Amino acid sequence: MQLPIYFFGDTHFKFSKSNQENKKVEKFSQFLDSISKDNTKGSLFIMGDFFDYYFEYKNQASSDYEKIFTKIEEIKNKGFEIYFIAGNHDYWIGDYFKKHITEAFLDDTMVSNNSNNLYITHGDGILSWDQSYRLLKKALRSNLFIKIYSLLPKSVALKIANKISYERKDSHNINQKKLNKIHDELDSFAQQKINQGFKYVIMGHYHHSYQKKLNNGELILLGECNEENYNYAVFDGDKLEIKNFF
Ligand SMILES: [Mn+2]
Repeated sequence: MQLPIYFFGDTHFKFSKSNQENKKVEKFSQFLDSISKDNTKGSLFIMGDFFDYYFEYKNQASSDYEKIFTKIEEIKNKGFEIYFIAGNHDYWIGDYFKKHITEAFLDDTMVSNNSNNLYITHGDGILSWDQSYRLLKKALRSNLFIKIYSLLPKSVALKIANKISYERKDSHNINQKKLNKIHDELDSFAQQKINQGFKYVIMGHYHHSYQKKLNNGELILLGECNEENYNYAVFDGDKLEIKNFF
């Protein structure tokens, strides 16, 4: 994987057009311009929930997110590699999406450079109280479900997607007590990975920025990326730095 690697995610692009959506796409465009201004090489690592909803029908070009794909194509042509790890909103990626990027991961993955190992996960399904979600996650991602789903009329399919989107909701607007509990669990998840030899554990999903130095390593939660700010991380092969693009 080409260095430096830029990690960001949770843009939650929607295909319904609105003023806010246009601003989000514009910000995405500016963000990519800014990181590729002085670099002709590097990697973009999309941490999942890039799209709020994504489904590809066979033999039907997906033009819903045309502007975004055009922008990705542009930075790829400059010499960047594009990686993607599926989130709980966009694991139904298909060939059209894959064609535009270097590699897609449906499950947790890792990046290694010299002796620096990064553990990469979207971040969903980790918490101890996520048991039922973990089951649902398996079912929704199964080939059988995808096959049946693809046969439904689009309007019906969307209704179902909205229904299940409650179950796969990200953790926004939670109180401090719940937040501390989440952080405790994520800290111990990360510590386990660090004990296995990872230096950094990086994830999105929780829509807020959080960093915790642990024994021999660090946990990093990236915040959401929207029309106002991109909370992202840069890995130069040695260390990982958290930044914001306003
Ligand atoms: Mn998520």
